[in-house]
Amino acid sequence: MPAIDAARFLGRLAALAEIGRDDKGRLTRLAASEADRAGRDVVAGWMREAGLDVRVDRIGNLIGLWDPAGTGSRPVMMGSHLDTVIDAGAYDGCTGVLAGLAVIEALRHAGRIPPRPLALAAFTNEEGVRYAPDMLGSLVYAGGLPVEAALATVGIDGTVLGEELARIGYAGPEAPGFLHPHSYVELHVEQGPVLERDGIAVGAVEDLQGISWQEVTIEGAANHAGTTPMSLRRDAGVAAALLVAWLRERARAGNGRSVATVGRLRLEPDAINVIPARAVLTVDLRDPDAGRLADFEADLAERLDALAREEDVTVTVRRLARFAPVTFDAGIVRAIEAAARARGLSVRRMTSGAGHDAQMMARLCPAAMIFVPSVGGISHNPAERTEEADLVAGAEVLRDVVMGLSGV
Ligand code: HGY
Ligand code: MN
Ligand code: MN
Ligand code: MN
Repeated sequence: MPAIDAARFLGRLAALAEIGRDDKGRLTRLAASEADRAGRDVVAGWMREAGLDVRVDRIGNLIGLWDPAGTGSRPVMMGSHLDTVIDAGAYDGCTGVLAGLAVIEALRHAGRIPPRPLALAAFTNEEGVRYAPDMLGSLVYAGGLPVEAALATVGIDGTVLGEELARIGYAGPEAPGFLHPHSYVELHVEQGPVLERDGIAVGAVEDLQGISWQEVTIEGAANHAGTTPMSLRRDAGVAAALLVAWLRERARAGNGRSVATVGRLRLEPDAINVIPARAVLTVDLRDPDAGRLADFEADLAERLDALAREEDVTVTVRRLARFAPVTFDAGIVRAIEAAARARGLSVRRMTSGAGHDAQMMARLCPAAMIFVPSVGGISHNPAERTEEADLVAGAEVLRDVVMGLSGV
């Protein structure tokens, strides 16, 4: 069996974790930033050294092809993303890209020529922190959003994605989707507590929950904090606080599967002695069941109307993203289970709580994901960690599944 070079794979993960540290020392490679460019340059270099034909599409997706037999047929694609959240961990996204590279290098080193070529993708803006929606690059690649619209996306910092990609040298010439995969397999750290809690080494991800992102703007009236009686206030800050508390109770009342998060909340004018005139917040709702997610969104809309009346404020909503739940390819899920068992690894089927590029690639071809345990279930946090043995085991399962799909 072609051996994964574990030392090189883990060494690259560690090296990449040092690329894109901000002025506070936090790992932050936001999409199309200078830090993202630095990470992309390094990984593209590793891909070229491994003999991949590396190309960039118009939305900046980095796609490497390894077709040593020159078949020109649809490749088995692996991939994930290199961009990160703010103050990120070292494994989210990078694990899937670098494990895919390690798989190709293992086959190449062993002199194996796959009848079906292999490809490796690092998709643009998976995290969606700087530009919404998340999984933007793979969404465009899968034909879910016209590339012109994606390039025109304005970020939270007022920049335009297309201009930023051009500035960092990753506004490529290829049409998104230029390489249509035969199948897609993504290795990713679980980013949740399930595998560790159950003492399971590998997750065979069979589905992924629905995601709804909205930006809510609440307009009240600025006024003096000392002279304005409580009964005469139109306090956008109070309305926002009531909304945050309501979201938590509504999510809890769901069935244990719904989740709700207000990750961004800004008050204006943001002064100690001024009643907030405006509150701008983001609402991230998720549920594996499409109907429950729609119900939550409907209840939120109703609550916002009531809040506007009760607090004498105006509320406007801007939709940032909405992705229905996705079911992955049953055949590849079975192959993941079989590969894990053949290696003596415990494995269980599971749902992904996080969004991933695989959910977009599932629009193009049969797709599925392999999870490895996250220590303490922590992610989107510098404490994010996966044991080295689990990372290598995940790469070996990825190799075995991909070898099966490519017929090598
Ligand atoms: O939001 C997500 O689940 C993904 O990390 N972008
Ligand atoms: Mn990720
Ligand atoms: Mn993430
Ligand atoms: Mn993700």
